[in-house]
Amino acid sequence: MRRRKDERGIALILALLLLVLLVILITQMSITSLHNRTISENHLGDLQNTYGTRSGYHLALLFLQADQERGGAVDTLQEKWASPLDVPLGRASVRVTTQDSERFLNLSQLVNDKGEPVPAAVAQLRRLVRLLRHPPETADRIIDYIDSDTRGNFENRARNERLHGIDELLKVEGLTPEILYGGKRDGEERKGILEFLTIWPRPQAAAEGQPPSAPSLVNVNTAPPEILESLSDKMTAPLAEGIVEFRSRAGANGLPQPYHRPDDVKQAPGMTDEVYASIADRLTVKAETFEIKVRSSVGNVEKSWVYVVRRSSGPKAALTLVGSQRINDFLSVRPPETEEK
Ligand SMILES: [Ca+2]
Ligand SMILES: [Ca+2]
Repeated sequence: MRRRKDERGIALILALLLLVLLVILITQMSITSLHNRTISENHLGDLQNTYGTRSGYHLALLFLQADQERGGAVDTLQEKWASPLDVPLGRASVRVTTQDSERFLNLSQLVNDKGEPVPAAVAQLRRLVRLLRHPPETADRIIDYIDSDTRGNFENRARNERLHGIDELLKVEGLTPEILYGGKRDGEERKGILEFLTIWPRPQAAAEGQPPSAPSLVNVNTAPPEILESLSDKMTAPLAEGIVEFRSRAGANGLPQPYHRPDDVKQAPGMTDEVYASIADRLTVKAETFEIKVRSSVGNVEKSWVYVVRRSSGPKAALTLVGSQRINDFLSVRPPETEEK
């Protein structure tokens, strides 16, 4: 009798053990399958984003092509390619922003092919830093990081060559989030420098016997006032605002009137022959290089790319991809960990 009781006790313990084992096994399996599901969902989202960014890029190309086919010798902010596009694409939402490089200051032209600073470009960067009211040595920090010599004051961890991506500026010592992204200091709102800079187009190898490339041109139909003001010591904030205001004025057709030739800028309020002469050789009314930024998101999986295309002018216009890079959102917004202070 007693022996049977013992046997029953052991059987019960065994059954309980088995149950516990089963519960552990099942829990483990569902954790694994949940994990696998998350991984495969992320993979799927990533793949959808890859196609999302590519589709966005091709859409932007169509707009640039159409702009060229319509003819017209100007590129302005009122043209269709210049407005951001939001495209739903299956589960992906795609945002496409196209900007001409001619509205920015190109850091790739800060040095020549030997890595020596180019005085005109250096002067423009200094003026830009000054008018944005950031510490003056900000310009030197960037120049020392890029120029080939190692004699500057800010050579610590400098790369001493042209930037490979604009996000390398995050590595330049002393460039605080406020300098890069803007923010409030001494009760004053300041714009960050990132929104005015580009590395495109990268200089093309100069053909034999050709002089090194001239400083990049600025499109008076798209450039923000800060870039226009940075073009010369003779420029002022009111003059730069005047150039922007004049191109936004409605003409006889009720639409803003672009500058059709660089010297139309002489009609902007306050512009004098002397000031115009100091900026004339840097002005254009047309764009050649376009930066197409595409962000695709599925749920909370995101992917952003920049595609850089060059548009040749003339009857047989062609769009050529000259570069593409994956970008991170730190470039357009302050990274979250530095937001709270
Ligand atoms: Ca155009
Ligand atoms: Ca250096």
